[in-house]
Amino acid sequence: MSSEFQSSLDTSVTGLKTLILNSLKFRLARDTASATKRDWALATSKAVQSIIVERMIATTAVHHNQNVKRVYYLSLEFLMGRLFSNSLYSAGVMDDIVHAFEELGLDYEELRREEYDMGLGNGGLGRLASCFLDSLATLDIPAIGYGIHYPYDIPVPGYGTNTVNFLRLWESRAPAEFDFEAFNRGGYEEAVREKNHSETISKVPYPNDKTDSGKELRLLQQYFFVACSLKDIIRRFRRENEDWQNFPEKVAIQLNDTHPAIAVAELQRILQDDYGMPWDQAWSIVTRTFAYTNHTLLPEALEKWSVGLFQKIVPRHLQIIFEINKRFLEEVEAKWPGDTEIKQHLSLIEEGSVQMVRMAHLAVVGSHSVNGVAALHTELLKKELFPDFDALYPGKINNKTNGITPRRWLLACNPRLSELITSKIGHGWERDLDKLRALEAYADDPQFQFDFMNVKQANKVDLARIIERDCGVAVNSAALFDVHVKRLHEYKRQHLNLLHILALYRRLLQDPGLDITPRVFIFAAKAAPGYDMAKCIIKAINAVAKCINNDKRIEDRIKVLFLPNYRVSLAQRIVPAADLSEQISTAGKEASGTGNMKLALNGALTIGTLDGANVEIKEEVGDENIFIFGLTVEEVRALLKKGYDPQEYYMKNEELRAVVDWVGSNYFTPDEPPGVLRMLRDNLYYSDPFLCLPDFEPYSECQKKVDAAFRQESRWAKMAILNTARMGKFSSDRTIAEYARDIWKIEPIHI
Ligand code: 26W
Repeated sequence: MSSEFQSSLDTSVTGLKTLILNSLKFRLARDTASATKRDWALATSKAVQSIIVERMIATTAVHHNQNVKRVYYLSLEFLMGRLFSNSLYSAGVMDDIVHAFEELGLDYEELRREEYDMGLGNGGLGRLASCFLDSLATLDIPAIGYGIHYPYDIPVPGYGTNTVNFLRLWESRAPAEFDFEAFNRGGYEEAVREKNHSETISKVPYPNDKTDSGKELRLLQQYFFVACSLKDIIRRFRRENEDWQNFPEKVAIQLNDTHPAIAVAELQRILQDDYGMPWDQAWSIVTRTFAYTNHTLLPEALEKWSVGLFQKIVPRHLQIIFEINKRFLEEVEAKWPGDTEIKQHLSLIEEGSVQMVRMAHLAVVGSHSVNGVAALHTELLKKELFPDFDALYPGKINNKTNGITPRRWLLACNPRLSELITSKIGHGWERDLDKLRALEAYADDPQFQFDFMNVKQANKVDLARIIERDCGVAVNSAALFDVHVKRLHEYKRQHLNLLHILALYRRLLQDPGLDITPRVFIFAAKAAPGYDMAKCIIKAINAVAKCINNDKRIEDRIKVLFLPNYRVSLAQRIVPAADLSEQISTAGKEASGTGNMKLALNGALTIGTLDGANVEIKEEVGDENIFIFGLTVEEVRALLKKGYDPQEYYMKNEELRAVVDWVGSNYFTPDEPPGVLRMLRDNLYYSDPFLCLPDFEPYSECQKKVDAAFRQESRWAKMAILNTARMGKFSSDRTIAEYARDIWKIEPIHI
């Protein structure tokens, strides 16, 4: 902890004990005798919060006094996970708290598990926002995250620095607790209807990361949190600044996908309607303030709202969007005179039976920067999703390859590996991950290889215990832990992994003497509600798992697990214990991926396609330290262009044919109505939109290479060490430093 910040609180072990006992007594009204584990956990987090809040107040004061430029990260999702251990590390009191606990007769591990995950998100996009908040504070960049749900300011402490930024979450409240007129008019129901309706706005998280719901409440949520956030941003700006022209110099707003994109129209409305600014002056401020990040190429995930719904919910914004579009299309006309087709293509309004507002187009036109989240993804944005915008605004589309915070995804989740690394290269890597490269020197060192794989083994034993507890299945921790953890989506091809498992199972049944490396296949994934194919794949994996795990003929050589309730805190237990990281999406579909980075940083080897950030991971770790297979983006495009017939592949590969039919049969679901898994088989046989069949054989062959490599312990250990050593690029500190330099033009402010 940088020393100059003098906390008025005594944070020595004795001081911490007093702080904990005081918050137990005075803030929770509990005495030590009757306090539950949850009481102690709450008392401790309140004690630590007081240390962090003191620094947050100091940070906010410095930012205010120096009238600094701030970044505002607008996101409908923040997948924060548990805050307890992260706060202890960032407050620099982890070791002392553990000592204080021992002296109070408390067990840190037990209390840590009392906290629920702050699961305000679905997957990659939400977790990235949380990693970014951690890096912004650690890099001393003045920043505020704005989100929705349950109103709180969540302190965001930087690691190894005094900066504490915060996350402000909005909640909608009914203007009046109880509407008496309504009560007289329509009785109790009527009286509380208004209250419930307005409070629902911020209460309902959308568990959907597949299709844009088009649900009215979702648009209401988006406008609600955007309106609150812009009001708060303008209040803070006007408190420190007179001249509106300074607004873009003091305020940088990052739109985390299109979900907050209505902010472009809302700021234009405020500047015009509330501050009487002429259109052009307002628009120039708007476009110099906003920047937009795209996280997906999937057409069904690009948000479009019907003009009718806009008219109903935000009529003034619709007027402004039509005016933005009119002026924008004049720009297009100037560049491509008379080209109506390109106008239709670029218009913010999609014509058709129902006119739709294209939120991505509003975000692109209203921003000075549009970034993709991995090099390949950004190339596809330029060439396929936004080619005309790229031509119209050369240089606006730029790349910012994702990253992960090494505080949560190494220091906090893998203390064994962190200690081993520090024992070799000292501290410093926590705030400068490129320092891990110094481990390369030990990649061939037998002792370090032994210590490194021992850490992995100990983490696997821990995970085996969790699997036994949560799934009732005993797994062999010496087996290869093959991990596939992410949202359930056809493009992520968990069903391709399942086809390979069935092939392996079939080979073992046909040849019990087959010599394979024992494997434990670990799946964890949530599916969006209503995504039937995703639910069918989950059912298939669980059905096959039950069959294989109870099949004595294969003597535990393969086990299949589907861990329930995948969330950040569970990921923090799985990632340190993985040997193999499954990153097998159809090339061109995964924008980046961030799980791939977490697993490789913790010494897992990647089997994957040349998709998203896998391409850059390969560049960093070296071709010989990663297992790549499958169609490239170009080959995918060529195959689809010439017309893809899955049955061609089905017919020419006997094993593939067998496992495709097997998974669709009733073999694995004897006690269920026939054909429950048929839709999965038919999807593969008739359309296979994500090209599992063409990639099956290359995948299966690649898995044989993995099998062979795992048997060569020293070779595997060296590859694993080099993966950890060469993951420096994928720190979200590097990512945020690039955003700050290229997009937000903002400097760190040391507290
Ligand atoms: C409209 C419903 C909806 C909600 C969320 C559609 C799409 C989303 C997100 C964009 C989906 C998402 O989480 N995308 C993931 O973002 C990560 C962070 O950049 C990337 O690493 C993943 O590749 C991308 O799938």
